[in-house]
Amino acid sequence: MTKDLRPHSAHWGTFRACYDGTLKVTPFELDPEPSEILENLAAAPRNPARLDRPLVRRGWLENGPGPDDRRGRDDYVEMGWDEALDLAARELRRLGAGPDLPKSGPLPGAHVFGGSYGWSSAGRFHHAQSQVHRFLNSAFGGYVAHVDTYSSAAGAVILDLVWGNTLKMSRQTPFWQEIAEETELLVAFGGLPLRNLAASPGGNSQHIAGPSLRQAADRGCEFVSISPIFDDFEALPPVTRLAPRPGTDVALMLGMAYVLHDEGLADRAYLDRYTTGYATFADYLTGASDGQPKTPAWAAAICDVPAEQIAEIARMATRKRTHIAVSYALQRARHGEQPVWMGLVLAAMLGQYPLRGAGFSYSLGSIGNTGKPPLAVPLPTLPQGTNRVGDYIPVARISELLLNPKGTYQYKLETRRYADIRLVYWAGGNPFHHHQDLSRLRQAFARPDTIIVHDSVGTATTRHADIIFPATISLERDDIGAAGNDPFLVPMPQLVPPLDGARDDYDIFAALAVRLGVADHYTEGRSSADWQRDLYERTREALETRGDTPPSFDNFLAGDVLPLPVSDSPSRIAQFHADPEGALLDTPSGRIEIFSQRIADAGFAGHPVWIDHDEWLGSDRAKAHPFQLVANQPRGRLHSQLDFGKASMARKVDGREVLRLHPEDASALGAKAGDILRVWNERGGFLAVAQPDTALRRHVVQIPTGAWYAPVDLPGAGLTCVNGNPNIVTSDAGSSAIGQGCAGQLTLVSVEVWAGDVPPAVSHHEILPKSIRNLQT
Ligand code: PGD
Repeated sequence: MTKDLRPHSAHWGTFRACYDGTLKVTPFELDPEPSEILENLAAAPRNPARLDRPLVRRGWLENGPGPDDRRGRDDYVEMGWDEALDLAARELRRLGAGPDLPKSGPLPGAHVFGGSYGWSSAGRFHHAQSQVHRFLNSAFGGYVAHVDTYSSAAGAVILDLVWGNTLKMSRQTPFWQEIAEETELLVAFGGLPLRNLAASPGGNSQHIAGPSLRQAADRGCEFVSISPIFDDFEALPPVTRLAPRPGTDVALMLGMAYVLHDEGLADRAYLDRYTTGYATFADYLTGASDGQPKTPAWAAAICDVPAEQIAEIARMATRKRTHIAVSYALQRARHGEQPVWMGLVLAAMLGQYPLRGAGFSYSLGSIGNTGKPPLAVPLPTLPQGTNRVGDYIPVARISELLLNPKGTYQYKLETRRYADIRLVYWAGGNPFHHHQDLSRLRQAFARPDTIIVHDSVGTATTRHADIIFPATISLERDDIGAAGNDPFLVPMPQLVPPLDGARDDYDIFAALAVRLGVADHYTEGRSSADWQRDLYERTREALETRGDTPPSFDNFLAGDVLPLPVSDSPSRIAQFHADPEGALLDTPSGRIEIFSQRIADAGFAGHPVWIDHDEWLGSDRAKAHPFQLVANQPRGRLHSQLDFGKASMARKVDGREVLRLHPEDASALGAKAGDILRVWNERGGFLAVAQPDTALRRHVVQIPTGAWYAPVDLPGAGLTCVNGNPNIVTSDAGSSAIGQGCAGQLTLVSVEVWAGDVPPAVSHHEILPKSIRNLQT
């Protein structure tokens, strides 16, 4: 370790850094392929978008709490910390917070939304979402929470129902090593874009996917990448690239399954031993139950991949040791449950699942810590207390929750009712980045009495808050870096003096807790340092029990990364394969459910099916909006974080996001590289810079998520994000009533060369501009 460089961690990589007015960052030397996102860090500490004092919305201050559609348009009053904390505490008390909560019966937290989704920053103690939850449990006895993630809700729910506990199943097998050493054919639905694998929640010390894929390729492994975007897979020599119409993978998979069934290639022994319901599914495949055989020709008409190629991939998969990988991307769409379920069924039909390097994986191409072995010791984790409210929403139902109090909806085969929310408390997330149909989210954010947000920068979410507390960034505080399946505990010593006026989330909540009389509960009398020492102890003790000699907390924080042991116990699926009668899966039958009676009983198809809908190129709606927008994960940043950093800005033109489209589509539109395009549908529109690229199939356009939302009423165009945030046009309808997941990846849009005046992109520090922040008079 270089003397003045200290270790630290971000979701996208471990690094070493020092600060002398500028931040110098060097990647972790054991990381084989560090992420370019590290380049963004230097812009973080003193960026003009940083918030350096509490702000209170003027309308809220003058008129008091209550629904208000001026959120997002109002101006703000700058306040000293004590005054702002007093105001917030008074409001929290009005809404029922305090030490004397009822021991039973309704709790005030039943009207507080504290789901507070978001990735915030690495660091086990200063994890903003854990801090909000702990605070709301202490102050309100609980809160309305969220379940699932924007990354993976549809897929996680369906796999929970038909495969068992998704997280346990998908995070338990060291796929990368198996793929590098054993796989002969890797069929990747959604491709395996390395940009997605840059990040893992909590940190990613070693980016091993690229080297593993190259090792597999050198061994002669073949790859089939199935994605409408050709560069969704590494440029390895033996990649076959199929480019279906977006959102039609399930039809393609059914075409493959038909061939396996029809040509007697399906592994009946595996299906009989490990699965249930194949016969009912086979009736659907052959058309016995609905009159439509799912032949490759049928599939080809939907997905636009030649029938011969579909059949050949199916046959090839039986000749080789084949791994079926399904990415998160496929399920962040309407009926996203189906391709994930069908991918599992396809792998089951191949029957090679028990072999090393074969079988099925979910999220291998989506997140950096899938495909790595789990750890053998527990990680430091902040206890969040008990949420006695017990209510939740599926994470992407936030607009619905706020707009439809007491309304009913379905989720995971149950009928549920939305709470009536009066307070929204958010820290460490940016719903005006991550949610869909942002105009609708604005209406939703007009509904609560009060919205409180902590962030380090002035995002569009802070722009819609009533009280904004400025938070420190991870570089400005001590913490412990660790993540599931990552083999290092990383000391995160403070590297940069905290920005004057910003406070740690913990200190903000602690100050509120004192005012509310719940400090004992929230802080338990401990400082940040006390907590970290305590959290570290859990891992230290486990290491010691194994015979290791871990350093004391103080030596750890002052020292270097600490290697963690990985588990060598067999994965859940390996246990099941070894003992299908004893090590039953967590499903009603104890097996992989190709047909699920409980899904059928709830009124859905009981096996995977192709479902027509209104967000794909074969739908009627495509006549009005003939392009399919793929709004996927960015390469140069994580979500909307540090969008002002070097790697992120390098991919924009004049601060505006770039839209890729096929050159023939560009010429049909009369567009050339660098032209400003307007992309729109009935929900709104955004401007982006044209970049013709043969990596896309015709009629598909692609833009990354993460540009900061800057809506402008453009003459002749209506509300338009001039920075290129695609979530102004995406639909916030859930994937389906099964999973209610985010379906924002695929949307039908129209595209034109924008002939009107082109407003400049709005800089990050102008999203919550100084000009609307006034001193209190
Ligand atoms: P981030 O940009 O990571 O996005 O959504 P998410 O809300 O997680 O937001 C984190 C916020 O936390 C930032 O504003 C950052 O400044 C703030 N922050 C960081 N550290 C701290 C801290 O210590 N304290 C506080 N108080 N704040 C902090 C991501 C979500 O977007 C995800 S996971 C996915 S996978 C989805 N992907 C798509 C998609 O593919 N397509 C569309 N259309 N939409 C998506 N949205 C989803």
